Amino acid sequence: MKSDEPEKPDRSGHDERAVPPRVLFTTAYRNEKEPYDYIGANSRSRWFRFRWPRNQSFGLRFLKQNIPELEIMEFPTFDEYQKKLDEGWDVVGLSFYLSETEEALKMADFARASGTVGEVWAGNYGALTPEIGDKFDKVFVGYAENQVAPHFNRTVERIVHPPLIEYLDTSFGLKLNIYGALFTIRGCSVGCKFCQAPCFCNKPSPLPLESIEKVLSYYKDHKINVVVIEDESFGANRKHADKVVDLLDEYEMVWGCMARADYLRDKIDEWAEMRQMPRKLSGKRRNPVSGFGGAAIGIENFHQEVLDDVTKRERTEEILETVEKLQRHGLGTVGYYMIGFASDTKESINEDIGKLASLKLDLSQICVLTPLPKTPLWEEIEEKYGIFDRDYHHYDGKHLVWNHPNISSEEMEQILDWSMRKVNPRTAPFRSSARIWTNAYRCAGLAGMREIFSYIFRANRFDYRQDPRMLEVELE
Ligand code: B12
Ligand code: SF4
Repeated sequence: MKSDEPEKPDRSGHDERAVPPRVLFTTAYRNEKEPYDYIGANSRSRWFRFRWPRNQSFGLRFLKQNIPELEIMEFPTFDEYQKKLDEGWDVVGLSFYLSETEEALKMADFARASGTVGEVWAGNYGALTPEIGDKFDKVFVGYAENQVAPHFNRTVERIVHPPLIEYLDTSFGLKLNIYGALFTIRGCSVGCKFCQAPCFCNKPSPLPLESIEKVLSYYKDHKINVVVIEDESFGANRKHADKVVDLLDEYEMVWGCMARADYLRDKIDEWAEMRQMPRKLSGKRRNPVSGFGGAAIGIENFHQEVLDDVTKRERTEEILETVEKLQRHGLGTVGYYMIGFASDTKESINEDIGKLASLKLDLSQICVLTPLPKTPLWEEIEEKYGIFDRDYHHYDGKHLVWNHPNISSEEMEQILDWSMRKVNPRTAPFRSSARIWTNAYRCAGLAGMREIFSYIFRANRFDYRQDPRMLEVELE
């Protein structure tokens, strides 16, 4: 190269000459020996239940995939974190939820005291917590690839989707299924009064289809045939969502999504039909049960006046119709429900939970209404009733932290306990299994049953958490 010619940065915009800073991003440390289990947190059966452990930090994996110079650590113990700091870092970044604020602050203090760390940064939803500001050198609100990349002299023009793996597990160690998680759009502008998503990112922006296709191809190559879309607003951009569904179909995935009932209601029949069509036409498919498998939807509450008050912008009948449609097609259903609105009494919750249980969903997640920082509900509750509990460990949707007019926090604990038992009974895992097997048989006879059985082998082949190649795969 001639000396007067400007040096060109590489394709990703990374300037090869600069020495990258040493940056470690980690999740909050874990207090428990076992990882957080989503099903365990939402059911009370000690006898037998499925497990859905949180083994990977999706946010940190996105950052690592797009900014490879970063080093990441997922769910370390405090000892592991302590040891890692000895290596010396220009920056330590902490990824945490509101309920992990205390752990994050302890980690930040420790990093400062260690003398081996330059700056301490905060990111993820914990960044919305009011009192953390002066404890960190930088606080990043929102999806952060493009906020972090400039610190490495990079720009991220198109987000690359990393492989993200989850398992359906059992308490006796046998994995039942393996899932590829998929994110297709980020942010939500709907503005439900209780939800932090619009405070975090209120302009939905779709992820590039090329990136989605690459990660689906990775899943396919690794024999992962089931994909779960975990967007807060899948379908918010309908054209993009339609293209994603076409890709899922092309890759013969069984897939489910988290979406609003109003969007799903218009789509369920079409997707269910798609599931049948290709098999009828050609019979050439390798995955005989591929197609839409079910959805998770926010039911939130059965009372229209409550939905209107929280600006959910949906009708209760529409939501119930969506659930009914899913079930009619034999599809999976997960429902999110909230108790503890100001108008609730013990009796009214009792009645509502009876109704929720009668829907016989595969899993019902019940949360106690919790004011979250920066949401309109936070201010409203503070002003009208007062928030008495500032221990953020209790801001996990399972505790009453404000002065409810009719129910005490101790009573709420009992009500929640009872409610979870009622809606997620011991028999629920068997009910769901029977539905899945029957559906597979109806869909493709013995080939369908063989496919479902093969999930167990796929899930137990090897542990993706331990596979160091996962983050190194070149998806671009
Ligand atoms: C998937 C999900 C889960 C999965 C997690 C699966 C997994 N393996 O990670 C499961 C089901 C286990 C789960 C559980 C819970 N969840 Co959850 N979950 C989500 C969901 C839908 C998506 C999160 C996600 O992975 N997004 C995709 C990634 C790419 O984005 P990200 O994590 O935000 O990361 C980006 C930025 O935050 C930032 N970033 C992240 N870390 C860092 C660190 C630094 C230093 C920097 C600079 C930047 C940065 O950059 C990343 C890339 O852009 C969100 C809703 C949402 N809209 O985000 C709720 C959400 C995060 N969950 C929430 C809650 C409350 C919980 C639970 C407490 C229970 C519950 N009630 O749902 C538990 C707690 C789990 C625990 N203790 O570990 C809340 C958090 C609220 C809060 N204020 O903290 C959210 C926002 C839902 C909501 N609207 O209430 N959850
Ligand atoms: S509850 Fe769902 S629709 Fe409402 S603001 Fe949050 S993410 Fe958007």
